[in-house]
Amino acid sequence: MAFLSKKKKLKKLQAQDQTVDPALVEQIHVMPQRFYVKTKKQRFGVILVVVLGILIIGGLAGFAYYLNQNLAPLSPQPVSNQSPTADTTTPPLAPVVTAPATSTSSTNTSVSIDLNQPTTTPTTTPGTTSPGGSIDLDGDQLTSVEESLYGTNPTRADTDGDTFLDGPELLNGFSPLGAGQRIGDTSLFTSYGHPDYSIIYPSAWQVQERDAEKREVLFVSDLGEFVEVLVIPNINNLPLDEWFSQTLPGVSFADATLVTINNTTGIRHPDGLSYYLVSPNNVSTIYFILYNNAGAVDEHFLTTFNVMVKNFFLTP
Ligand SMILES: [Ca+2]
Ligand SMILES: [Ca+2]
Repeated sequence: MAFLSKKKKLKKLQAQDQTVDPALVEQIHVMPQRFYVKTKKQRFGVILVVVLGILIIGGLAGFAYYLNQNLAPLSPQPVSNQSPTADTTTPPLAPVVTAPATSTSSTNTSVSIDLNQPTTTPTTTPGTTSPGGSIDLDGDQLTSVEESLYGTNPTRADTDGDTFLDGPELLNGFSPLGAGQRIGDTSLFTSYGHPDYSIIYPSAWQVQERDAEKREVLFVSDLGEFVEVLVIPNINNLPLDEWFSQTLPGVSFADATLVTINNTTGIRHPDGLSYYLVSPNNVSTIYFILYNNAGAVDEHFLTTFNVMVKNFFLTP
């Protein structure tokens, strides 16, 4: 009210054309800053500053989040168990089969392989290929690669001249390099002892035990082709034909061949490149013997594979 009375007094003095006291004028015109009314332009500036501030802060926060996500330390990567010198030539362990199963055990015919009678009848003629497709120049069931492996003559079917051909001699346990000589008395093959079985393999090949329990053992040629023996638990003690049908649903059991090899019985796969053997008195373990040609066009060691299978014995 005092302010109003002073202003009224000033107007009254001005109207009376009287001299205005400078102190009074100073007192009237000096108004506190907070009473000034902001113009629209000023308000717009304030709003603009606030909005820009929000945008800048938001941008900085977003950038910080981006850095946090992209510069976060990487999860530790598992270290490969394979050494740089690991064998890279080993192909997959088992063949993949896709054909539908139509098998029944009743349609099968049991075939026993006679291991004891050498034969002089070659199954191929000279100049043709072996069953595996590799060249067999002299028709003695050994490819030229096998002839080199055993030191036999690739152009003479009966290297030692005892009337028995080289391949059949090996298949029946005799050396093709000496009449009447057993392969066990030569250095052509080496015996491998497993707690469950024994088998022979060419002495020049390498043995690879793939696990501490020796459930997977490979016998590897210098070409990378190999024979493998797998010890497979038959958890439910299924009869071998049922196990075969369940394990290989794409393979017709009717096309497989029942075999008896030494103290085992089993099945030969229709492709002739694998056997599934069990003890006649105990089916709790399946012994899977496989020949793998390592992706080669032809098998170079088919007779060698069959020699190995014929010399597979379960430990009594
Ligand atoms: Ca030959
Ligand atoms: Ca001979």
